[in-house]
Formats: sequence, C-alpha cells, structure tokens
Amino acid sequence: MTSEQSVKVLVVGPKKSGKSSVCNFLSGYKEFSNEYRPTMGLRICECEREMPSMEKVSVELWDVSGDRNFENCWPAILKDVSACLIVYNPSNINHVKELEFWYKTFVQGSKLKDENCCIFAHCMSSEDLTKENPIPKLPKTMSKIPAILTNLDIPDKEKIFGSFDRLVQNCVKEQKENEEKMVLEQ
Ligand SMILES: Nc1nc2c(ncn2[C@@H]2O[C@H](COP(=O)(O)OP(=O)(O)OP(=O)(O)O)[C@@H](O)[C@H]2O)c(=O)[nH]1
Ligand SMILES: [Mg+2]
Repeated sequence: MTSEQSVKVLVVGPKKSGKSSVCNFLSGYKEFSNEYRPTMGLRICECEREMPSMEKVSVELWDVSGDRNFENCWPAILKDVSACLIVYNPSNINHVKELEFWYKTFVQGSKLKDENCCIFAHCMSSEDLTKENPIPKLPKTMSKIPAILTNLDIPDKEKIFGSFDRLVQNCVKEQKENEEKMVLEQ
C-alpha cells in the first residue's frame, strides 16, 4: 500500500464554462484571470488535500477542453479515473442541454459511480449567487449527483472545498476498499 493516496479527477463540461478557472482555484492559484484561454485538449494540475482522519491525498486534476474537436484524446483520458467533476453554466441554455452528454461520456463512460461525481453549476457573476438562486433541476439520470452553485468573483471557499473534499474522500475510501479486497484475494 502506498503511504500517500493519489486520485485522478476529471474536470469536464461545455466550452467556456469555467473548468480551467475552477482547477486553478482548487490548485491554490491566488490570481484569477478574466482572460479566456481555451484549453488545448488537456491540461493537468495538481493539488494536495488534507482531511480529518485521512492522510494527505495528492489529487491530479485533469482539466479537459470542452471543445469536441479534441474528442480523439478522450479514450486515453478515460483510463483509471477516480472521480469526475462536471462544470457548467446554469444560465447558458446550451450548457444545460449538453450536461447529460458530458455525464454519459465521462461518468458512465468510465463506469464511475454517481457518488464519485460532483457538479459545479458555475455562475459567471456573483449576482447570480446573491439572488439565492436554487440549484437548477438536473436531468433525471443525474438527479443523485451532488451539485452546488459556484462563482470565483467572491468564492465561498468552505462550500467549494467542502464539496471537492467529499468527492476526494469518497475516492480514497473506495480505493482503500479495493486494495483490501485485492490483499484478501491473494
Ligand atoms: N467573472 C467571472 N468569470 C469567470 C468565472 N469563472 C470563469 N470565468 C471566465 O470565463 C472564461 C472561461 O473560463 P475557463 O476557465 O477558461 O473555461 P473552460 O471551461 O476551461 O473553457 P475550455 O477550456 O474552452 O473548455 C474566462 O474568461 C474566465 O475568466 C467566475 O467565477 N467569474
Ligand atoms: Mg479550459
């Protein structure tokens, strides 16, 4: 058994939904950039999370481009996934329509359980949050996936990391159970 657990989290969703910005935030970048630089295929960021009653977890964030022209990279990206974070803009009707596509391709496509998935309904304006918007209703197939409203203008660190850490914690728990199962089967 390794001394430090590591997990691979895919970050997927429509183009320009804020995936790279969210990855930067989770990786501890202090500067938020308003400049849009489309991800070319894939970018990998790393962060470490420490949670009560758990050793340090090293997290690889696989920041996948929302541009379907890079689709030929996806089979390789889908290997050995621990969890999936779907980021979309709930105010963008096209994003809402695409949501199930990203779920089917990346969550079902890598045979992940819904508990290893999380949705950030990412608002491009903090006003969308202060209006106390409800989290938009998700398609039926995705109704069990935890979702939160996010925004990075005035980020609610506790809420964002609370959700992210739960996702990481679920992966680690499952990995440990699988490791124990393998030891017992030997
Ligand atoms: N004001 C504001 N702008 C944001 C926020 N999150 C992202 N943006 C902006 O939205 C644009 C797109 O963000 P990205 O993070 O690059 O989007 P992406 O989903 O990675 O896009 P692709 O790589 O093309 O799939 C950028 O100009 C960001 O600065 C936010 O919380 N508030
Ligand atoms: Mg990006």
